[in-house]
Amino acid sequence: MNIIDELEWRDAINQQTDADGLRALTSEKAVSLYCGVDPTGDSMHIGHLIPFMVLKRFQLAGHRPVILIGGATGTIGDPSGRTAERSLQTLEQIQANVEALTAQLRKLFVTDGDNNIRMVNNYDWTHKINVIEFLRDYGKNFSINTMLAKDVVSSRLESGISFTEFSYQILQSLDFLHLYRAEDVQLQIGGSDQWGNITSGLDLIRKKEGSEAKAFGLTIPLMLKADGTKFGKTAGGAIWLDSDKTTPYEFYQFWANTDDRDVVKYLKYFTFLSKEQIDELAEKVQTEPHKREAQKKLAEEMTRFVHGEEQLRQALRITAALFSGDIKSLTADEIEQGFKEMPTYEAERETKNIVDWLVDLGIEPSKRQAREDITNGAISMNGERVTDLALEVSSDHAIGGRFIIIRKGKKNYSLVKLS
Ligand code: 485
Repeated sequence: MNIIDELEWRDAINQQTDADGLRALTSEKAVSLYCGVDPTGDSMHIGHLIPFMVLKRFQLAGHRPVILIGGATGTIGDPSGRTAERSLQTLEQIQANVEALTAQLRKLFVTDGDNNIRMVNNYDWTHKINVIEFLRDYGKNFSINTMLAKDVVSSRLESGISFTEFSYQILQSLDFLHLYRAEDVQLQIGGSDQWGNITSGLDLIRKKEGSEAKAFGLTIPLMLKADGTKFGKTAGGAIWLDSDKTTPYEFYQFWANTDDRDVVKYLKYFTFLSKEQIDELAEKVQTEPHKREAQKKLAEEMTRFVHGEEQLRQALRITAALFSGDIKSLTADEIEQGFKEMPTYEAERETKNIVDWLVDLGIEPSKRQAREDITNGAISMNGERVTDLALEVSSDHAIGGRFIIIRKGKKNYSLVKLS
């Protein structure tokens, strides 16, 4: 299947500058293409992942992807998709973010034996351009009238936009021209908010290289959820790719909790599973939705892709242990991940009677209630029911010497950390 047909089947195309032209080009040769990201933070979230996975699909189809990190554009700030001026970050902060994002993208896309994906930083060519050259050689090719008409700018004319952000589209256009010349890049892709910047680059290429220059733009739609809420956000915030911000277990759970109405859409859009595999899972959503096989497969594929096999295995172990209550089988590290969002208490390393211990921590409101719950078998420690009112709790009970898990009733877990 041609890559454009495949993207169409996956509903991964929002707009194209020349659909027939791009289908013809990608059928006849290996095309170089790029997608850029600005170092505005120290980690990407799953929203960023989307265009890079499309880049990866192009690579799997035999094309040549380039990942651009915006070391220069990141110092300016893209107004696309924003309603207000950004505050500038310090150059030190941006440099730190460049390093963090480069490492993250390298780990995901530039794996061993897979050196077909190249990484570039637009700081390398942008910082050499002086102001006279900028205005004479490039500025002359941009019409203020056209720039003002772009959605991004026109929507800000009321509230205001600085010259700095207004100029952003010129810098991104220079990148496309530079990569067209230096790396034979003929296609730029990005999220749907990048349409204005991408088409502005195409205009520049045609002005500088002649109207016959073969260059294309393609954008990828924003993911919408069936229930109308924003994709990729949970009560706890964005789903980050950095495992210190979103643990692999939380990451796994995010995908595993996908609504039946969304899961097939996500399988097509996010995974590298084939049409046959996805059709089979779609069938299962219809015939045995309670098994949630499609969700499990989605969560498994995504966690493996972003965090690797070992972290996936841990996420599955945590999921299974929380389901069965067999907490003892978990390592301290797995407990930290699995219980991150549960109520957490700090306890001293001392030996104390279970009733006093539960009340002093605040897990039980009174000694009477604590005794009653224990007698009724409602309290478990590390997955084992506590029946002895005289039990002395000590650091010997702590998993890995650090954590004690208390369960009250069926589902109320508390994490006690020993200080
Ligand atoms: O030559 C380029 C220089 C910078 C960029 C692209 C090409 C970055 C781009 N202007 C941008 O702001 N991208 C966003 C970012 O960096 O966070 C997001 C887009 C999203 C998707 C994602 O990057 O909002 O649609 O393209 C990868």
